[in-house]
Amino acid sequence: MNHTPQRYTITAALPYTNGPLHIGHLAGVYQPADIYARYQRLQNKEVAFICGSDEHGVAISMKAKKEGVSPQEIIDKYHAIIKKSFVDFGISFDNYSRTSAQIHHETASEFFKKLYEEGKFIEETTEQLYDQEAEQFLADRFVVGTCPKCGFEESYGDQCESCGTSHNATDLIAPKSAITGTKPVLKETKHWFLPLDRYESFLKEWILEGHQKDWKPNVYGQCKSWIDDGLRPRAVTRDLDWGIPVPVEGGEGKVLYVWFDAPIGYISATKEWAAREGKDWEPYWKGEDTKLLHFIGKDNIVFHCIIFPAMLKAEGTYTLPDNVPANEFLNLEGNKISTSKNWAVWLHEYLKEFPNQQDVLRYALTANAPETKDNDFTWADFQARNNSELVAIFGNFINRVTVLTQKYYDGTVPEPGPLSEVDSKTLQELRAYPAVIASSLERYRFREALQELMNVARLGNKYLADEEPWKTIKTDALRTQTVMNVALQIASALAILSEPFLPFTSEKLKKMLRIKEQKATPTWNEVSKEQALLAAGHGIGKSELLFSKIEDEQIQHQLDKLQKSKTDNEIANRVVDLQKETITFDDFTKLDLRVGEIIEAEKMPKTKKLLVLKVDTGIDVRTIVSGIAESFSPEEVIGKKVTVLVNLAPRALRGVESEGMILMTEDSNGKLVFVNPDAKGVTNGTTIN
Ligand code: B3M
Ligand code: ZN
Repeated sequence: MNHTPQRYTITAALPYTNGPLHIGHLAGVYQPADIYARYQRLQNKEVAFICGSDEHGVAISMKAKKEGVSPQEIIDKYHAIIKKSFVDFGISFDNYSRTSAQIHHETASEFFKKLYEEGKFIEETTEQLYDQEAEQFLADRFVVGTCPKCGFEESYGDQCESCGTSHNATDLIAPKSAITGTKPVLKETKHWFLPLDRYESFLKEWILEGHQKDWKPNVYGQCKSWIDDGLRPRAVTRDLDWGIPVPVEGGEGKVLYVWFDAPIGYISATKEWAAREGKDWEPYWKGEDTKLLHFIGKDNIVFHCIIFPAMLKAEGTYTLPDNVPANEFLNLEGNKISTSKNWAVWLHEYLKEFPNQQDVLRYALTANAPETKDNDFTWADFQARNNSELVAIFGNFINRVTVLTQKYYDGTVPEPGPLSEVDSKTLQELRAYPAVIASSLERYRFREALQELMNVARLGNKYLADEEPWKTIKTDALRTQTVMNVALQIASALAILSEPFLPFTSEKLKKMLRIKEQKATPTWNEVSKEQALLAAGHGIGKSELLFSKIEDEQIQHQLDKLQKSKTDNEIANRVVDLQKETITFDDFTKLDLRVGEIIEAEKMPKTKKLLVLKVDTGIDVRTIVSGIAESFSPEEVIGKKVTVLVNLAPRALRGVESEGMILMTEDSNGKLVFVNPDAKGVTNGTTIN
């Protein structure tokens, strides 16, 4: 699409309702989508910002099994939690629906039936993986195995989360049932297949030729490699009991594949919204002047760029996505975010610990968004972004402008005198920012756009620091009026331009400046006009702090929480070695274990692991070489009481004769620890039985 469209259908990936939202979801998908939707609304475009809960699929069934409840209870619980998180973080969907809604079941069923009746599916009986113990077919997350493309050993039946590729369960190498752990057998069953191979030339032309320049390299690259690997028919139905029933003859006991129904959820949610708003939904999905955009994470690229477009093409009446600006993944403190390991910052928990500071997280996640590569969220960076940028630059500027306006002019915007060259240059720079920020946003560069927004605050800070109204107020009243008037224009611009990124701050600042109480509220594009954004004589409200400093203790508390998750997880997942074969008491009595004491220690030259110890065994003082140098320094071990196996045959280690062994084990972090006798009062040489 070359011309600027009037209508935008903006979708955000439908989150599975099998758990709450975390910062990875916000950074990867919902933050950029919301910024973009808010920005387009500020351009007076017709926007349908659409999302909803993805409530079918094996992930839901597995969660229900795990919690011993029904899938319906699971989706009701997490749909509510997720929906609230989106509201709490200002993700401004026009409709947040759910795929268990009747309108979705109808829409998806009609879509399937149309393709079925027009012969767009291949109907075939094939052998699929079957778990004889669980007596059910294994699809999607019900089966794990080695990815045929990248060798990842925990790949699911429909998709590999490591390389993103999508495949059929029977493609997995060494598949294993995720229900019983058994090796599946093959069993015949009928399914309907979308013949993706028949859309190869369309996809090559539409993507590889048509979107080489405007789709992000990470998206285009994944599509190219998937198409180059060759497209094959994909089953779009499943032998499952949770999902949308297959609405055709022979579909009993089968449901639509969740990735067939879920993207259609964007359409049904649009229909639901349009009906509620008294609008026609069709232009949003079939209009020539509509720009359709899918905001997703990289693991959803194949479904949004290949499979769903092929479905839309097969159906024949829908527009195709103009862009799919997928983000990469966000990691947390150097590790992959993991729901199962509770290695995450949950949105609902964040708000408990940082009340009313949604914008701080919005800011930190956008500033560090994984737009072109996986990126890492650290609490230290979060604190720095808040304290050194939001507080020190944005907040500081607004505070000075509003406090001085109250102090010098009782809150009234002063009449400016003649503009100096600096004033004109500053205003000229200011008026360039709507277009600068817009240019970044139109190219889905949200980090860059946010940096430009902060440059507006930097411009204001520099202007005040250079013009020093707190000094000129003593000598040149008119000059001060001019400076403060210009500074208030910059503050107003910040209130308007920050709305897509920091909606809560923008609202607070608009209230503080009473910007909406003017005859007309200035718009995004009016920031670039000569017209004052705040008229002289306008009264602003009382000054209040936009941001507050985040203290080290708050950050440490978060890091401690993560450390506890890590330890809990290691304990929970620790693999306890199997017991060795049984021995007799006589075998045991052969071991001569004594209490000993390390009296000397030094590192073994040219080795990383070895310490050469002098140990008083009570029998004698002997040399024992021990592989503990990566866990202890020589100084740390001198004087330690230890358990020694004294009748172990001597061994030469790197030329040093080692006579015996000191018993060790390791903690949950893999650090070696001594198996210590209770040291108090036990003399060296005492036998341990
Ligand atoms: N439910 C999200 C995921 O893969 C998936 C998106 C559907 S968008 C139609 O985690
Ligand atoms: Zn893979």
